[in-house]
Amino acid sequence: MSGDLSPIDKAKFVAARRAAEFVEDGMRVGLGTGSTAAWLVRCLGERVREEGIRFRGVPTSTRTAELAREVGIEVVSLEEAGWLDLTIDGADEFDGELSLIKGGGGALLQEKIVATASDQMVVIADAAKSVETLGAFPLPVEVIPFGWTASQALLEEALVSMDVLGRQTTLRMNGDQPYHTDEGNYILDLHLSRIGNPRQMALILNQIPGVVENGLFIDICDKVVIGYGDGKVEV
Ligand code: ABF
Repeated sequence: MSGDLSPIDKAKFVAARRAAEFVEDGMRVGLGTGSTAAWLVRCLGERVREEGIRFRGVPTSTRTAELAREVGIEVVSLEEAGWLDLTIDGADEFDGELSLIKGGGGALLQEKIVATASDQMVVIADAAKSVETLGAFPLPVEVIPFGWTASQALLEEALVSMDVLGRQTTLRMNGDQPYHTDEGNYILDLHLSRIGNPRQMALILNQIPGVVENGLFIDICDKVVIGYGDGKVEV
């Protein structure tokens, strides 16, 4: 399944393969989005086919749902599952407190709902995602399309009072059109360089009218499985 991989893909693959071992028969499992999470879904598909394990998967995007069905995982909605035993997902950055930036792949809203509806959240990532301070990766904020420029202005104003280095915000695009999330919303990417107080920022951002959710995951992740290009894994 993994063939000849570049070091970065190998790192993602080995992290995903290790985390796939956490899934047990009968579990209800949140399935993340992104290239690392796609490896996880493939590894779980292999376990379904080869070991015959049975579990229900709750995908965090239409992309993941399609892949999960394709590899033979039983897919259910979060409403059907009710509560989850475990969610495994990728991240764009994680720090020493296991705070995360997520949403580079555009699925932060479903990812946050699914992760917080789980007994345990495990992040799978290549070692390059580990940072001292969050913020080099642009922070995604999902906003409703109605009046998004007003939300953007309020957001930029709010940034003035926060411990950040940069303040530029950009509307995520898909060609010449705004990028639409699975919920039909837009994403504003915040180019902050450094987020001094992620906990405070997460709270402030979600107070702004039009903001649906932000990509800071604080006190949600329980464990990170880190993969390296030489095939090593650290849990
Ligand atoms: C999802 O996929 C997102 O929250 C995050 O933005 C992204 C990570 O992508 P990849 O695994 O492709 O690096 O987990």
